[in-house]
Amino acid sequence: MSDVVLVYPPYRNTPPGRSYSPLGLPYVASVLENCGYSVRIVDADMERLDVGSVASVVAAERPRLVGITVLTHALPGVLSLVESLRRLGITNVVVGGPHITADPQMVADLGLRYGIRGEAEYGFVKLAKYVLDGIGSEDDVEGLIVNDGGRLRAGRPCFLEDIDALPLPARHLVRTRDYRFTVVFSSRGCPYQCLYCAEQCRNVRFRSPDSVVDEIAGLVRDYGIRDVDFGDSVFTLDNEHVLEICRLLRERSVRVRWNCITRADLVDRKLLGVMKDSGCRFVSFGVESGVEDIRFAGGKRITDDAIREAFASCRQLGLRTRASILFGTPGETVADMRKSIDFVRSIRPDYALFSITQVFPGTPLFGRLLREGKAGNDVWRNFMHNKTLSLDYLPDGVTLEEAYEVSREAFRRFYLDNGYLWGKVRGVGDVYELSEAMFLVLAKLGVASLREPADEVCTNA
Ligand code: B12
Ligand code: SF4
Repeated sequence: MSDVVLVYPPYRNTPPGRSYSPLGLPYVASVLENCGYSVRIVDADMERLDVGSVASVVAAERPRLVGITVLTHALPGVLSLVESLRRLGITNVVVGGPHITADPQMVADLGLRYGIRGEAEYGFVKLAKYVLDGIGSEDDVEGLIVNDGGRLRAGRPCFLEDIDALPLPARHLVRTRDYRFTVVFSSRGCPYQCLYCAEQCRNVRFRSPDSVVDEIAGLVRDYGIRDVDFGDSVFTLDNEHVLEICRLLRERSVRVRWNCITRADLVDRKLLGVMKDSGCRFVSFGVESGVEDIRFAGGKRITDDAIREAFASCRQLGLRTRASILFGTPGETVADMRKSIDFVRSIRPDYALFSITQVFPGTPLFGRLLREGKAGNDVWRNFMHNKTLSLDYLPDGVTLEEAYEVSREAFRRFYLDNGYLWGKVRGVGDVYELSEAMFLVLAKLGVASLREPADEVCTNA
């Protein structure tokens, strides 16, 4: 039995060992545990549970309160889960996470009483105290959404000032050893505002480098972790902060391989060199478009030259790279998309991720669609009820078929290029790289159908 069960609902099956450890719920759980509540976290994908099985697992815990993380893509699954729990007599359900922060109306659409907007470490525990123990009141809960029989009261999202004061996430509540990458945050928020990005806090908050390195050292010591993924929206926002983390990793001989996501205009050769020396192996850059004007129009004001330089520096230093490309940003034509493929091939990243731009609540892109009358506020409810099947954004004059065709062409031209393939085969260093190389060879021979080989990823910056 647990007082509180926190759930990452199913999105798609994640082969064990191939994914990223969850972090939002372990952070929330840590504060709950410190206040004396017993907590269980259910990570549906890692535990390979479908909606029905998640509901049974939750019910077996006979929780007094249930919390569910809601990402936009997971809405249909969240709805089924809430309905299944209701059928099992579990109605004390609270929702939170990126979708709820941006679209509080969803609490009513799900037929629930409570949601929390923003970072809920302290908000959730205050709500638990109020609902479970009658301590305090609803007004104490920062970011609270209350659905009072259809009348919605939604507080402003809460973004914590001092993220250094948070206790470390309760990693013991998830299968920390089984994820391929363990996610650690050294900062929260991003000051930029790219058109399509669902990052919601412009105010950047940093943890002290000391506490970041302590956390990583603890992960190595307690869980034998070797691979860390910095989840920061933009890891190199403050070069001094990164340099200090790198210095401490080396000084304390903390041996981990680590990855990060950042912007090409926020790195230089010196910084990348220090990062490499402290264990950095992989840097992902949001390139978005190979056409500078389109990139700028999307809010990513980074020049072609800066991008070329960042990729060249990484290559010289032996840092692996990924270029993330979006097809279908406003104003883009099919010819522009093809120029993006050429550009990516010219900068020679180790991986390229080509995606069709998607619309998320709270983004400038969604605001624009609303203003242009191309979407209504009911779009998320429709998506949740499977009435709208796609979140893809298409610029005027481009059809979905064309966007998908260019996407397929992009993967083919990038990954099945003879030079790229040969480099992959020659560079095999571990079992994952071996499986990637084998997969690409099979795709080249027409035996496997080509998808992005670096399977499950979440990119930004
Ligand atoms: C790591 C990551 C992943 C990992 C997920 C690992 C995991 N299980 O968490 C992987 C690679 C699997 C992934 C996949 C995807 N991701 Co992702 N991901 C991230 C990333 C980089 C970090 C998440 C994180 O750990 N944050 C740190 C913690 C502390 O914050 P948090 O998770 O938001 O949790 C806080 C609050 O949201 C809230 N909260 C969270 N849960 C709950 C629950 C309750 C009950 C309450 C009250 C509060 C609450 O309190 C938490 C503590 O402060 C974020 C970007 C970011 N900077 O956050 C994107 C992000 C969450 N992903 C995003 C997207 C779009 C995707 C994909 C759709 C990508 C794709 N095209 O496939 C998929 C969807 C997966 C799904 N399940 O639906 C978007 C979400 C937008 C949206 N509206 O849904 C984000 C915000 C990126 C962005 N800026 O656009 N992702
Ligand atoms: S895409 Fe990157 S730089 Fe742009 S707003 Fe999102 S996190 Fe910030």
